[in-house]
Amino acid sequence: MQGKFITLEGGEGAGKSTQARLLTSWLHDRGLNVVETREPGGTPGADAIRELLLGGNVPLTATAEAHLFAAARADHVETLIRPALAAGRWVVCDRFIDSTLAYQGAAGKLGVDVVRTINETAIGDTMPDLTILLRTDVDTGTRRALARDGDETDRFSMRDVEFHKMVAKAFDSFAADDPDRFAVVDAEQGIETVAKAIRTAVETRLS
Ligand code: T5A
Repeated sequence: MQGKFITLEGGEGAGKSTQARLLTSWLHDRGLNVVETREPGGTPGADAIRELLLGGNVPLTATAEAHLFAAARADHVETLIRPALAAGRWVVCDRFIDSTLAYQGAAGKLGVDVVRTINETAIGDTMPDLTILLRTDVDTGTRRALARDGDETDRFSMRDVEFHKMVAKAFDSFAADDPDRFAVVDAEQGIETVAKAIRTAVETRLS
């Protein structure tokens, strides 16, 4: 039987990595075979592209950047996500296509439709069964990320507040447009409360 594909989305410092780890462990305790992964990255090829994208040393046009996120995703989907799902494993992924639509499409001004087209062949029909949108104020997320990383931020997280507000607005509109796929969770709450809300969403939507 095909496994289930769950993605976590949201702005910087929303708690995606923390919740991906907790969700993976909870699913594992329920006897499921789970693979936890993240974007950009997740395979050796996609991790090499991640270095190029987040390292910040190579100037790239917005179009080139969007194609690189899609190239990393193509490798990730083809060599890790799709085979895992076909083998009946569940996949928990920290960021996926909605991040590219929000960052490069809506906030980066390439436009959501252009970025969606760029991603079509990378993804094929491998779309998440459930996307958890972790909602935080931009200030909260920035504070959390700064407390964790200090000054060591990548070139996307360094963009200004207005950029991050556009990203947040885009995520909200994707969730409003596709309520069957998205579950919105208030990530201003404590870590355990957020984890519980995610587990409820998974039980309600995927059991
Ligand atoms: N990007 C990515 C694009 O532009 N396009 C794309 O297509 C894709 C896929 C990736 C960057 O690339 C951009 C977006 C990003 O800028 P990254 O290093 O992978 O960068 O990091 P992010 O995905 O941005 O994740 P963050 O590092 O910002 O944070 P998380 O994963 O959301 O948060 P997490 O779990 O690490 O938590 C941050 C801190 O807050 C605490 C944690 O303990 C940690 O210290 N925390 C909480 N504190 C209080 N209450 C809670 N509920 C908390 N939850 C976590």
